[in-house]
Amino acid sequence: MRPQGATFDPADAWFVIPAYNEGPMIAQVAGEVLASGSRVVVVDDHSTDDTGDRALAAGAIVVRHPVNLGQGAALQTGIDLALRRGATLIVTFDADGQHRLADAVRLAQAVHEDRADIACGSRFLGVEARDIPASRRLALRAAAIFTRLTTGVPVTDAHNGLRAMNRHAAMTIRLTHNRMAHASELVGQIRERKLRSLELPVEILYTEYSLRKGQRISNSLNILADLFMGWLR
Ligand SMILES: Nc1nc2c(ncn2[C@@H]2O[C@H](COP(=O)(O)OP(=O)(O)O)[C@@H](O)[C@H]2O)c(=O)[nH]1
Ligand SMILES: [Mg+2]
Repeated sequence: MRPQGATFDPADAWFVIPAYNEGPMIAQVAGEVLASGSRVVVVDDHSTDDTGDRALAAGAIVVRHPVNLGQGAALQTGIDLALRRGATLIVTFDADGQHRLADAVRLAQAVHEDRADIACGSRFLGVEARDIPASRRLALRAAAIFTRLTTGVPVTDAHNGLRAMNRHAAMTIRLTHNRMAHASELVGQIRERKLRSLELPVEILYTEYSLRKGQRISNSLNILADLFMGWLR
């Protein structure tokens, strides 16, 4: 373990931001992270809007998928790029403004102090997330139980995109499930590949923008359907 006092330097962190049609938010989200001194890789998952251009204008490194491949594939693309550029600490962060930079910094600090190879955010530890739609809460709870049963890792929020990991974890984790099921795949690999993990409480902001985009019940059902397909595979 590093000495407790050693504070993590934001310049050491590479934020990987998967983004699909997040034109209205991406510049603000990437801009805030860049202003803190960290590097930003936005993976534009073949958006039909101007997400990629706006991320580029904000100062991010932008990679574009030639077709829409899903969040898991976008994460893997971004992680690979950061590793190639020599990243030692990688944070995965959503493009829609639902994650708080302060929470990302706490996760990064835990990894920096070598308390874990990968620190995962949970919206169900400590303070219960406010304003979370009931169907979403139900799907997320069910997905966490399913993930606990199939992987043996005691997660409370498998589908939380906010994580920080060291280079070893980033090189060890290989996401092959392109869409939502990548989340439980990641937890499975933590167990199989003997990574040291921990969960820390984070707040997910249910903004009007994110609710408009993700409130649909089909979104929640998709998580469950994809998990089941992943399990069959
Ligand atoms: N829904 C969706 N999100 C994607 C895709 N590719 C990348 N993402 C990004 O993955 C992150 C999480 O997606 P979101 O729909 O907000 O999921 P939720 O907040 O977990 O319900 C966002 O930053 C999206 O822009 C995709 O094909 N579909
Ligand atoms: Mg979201």
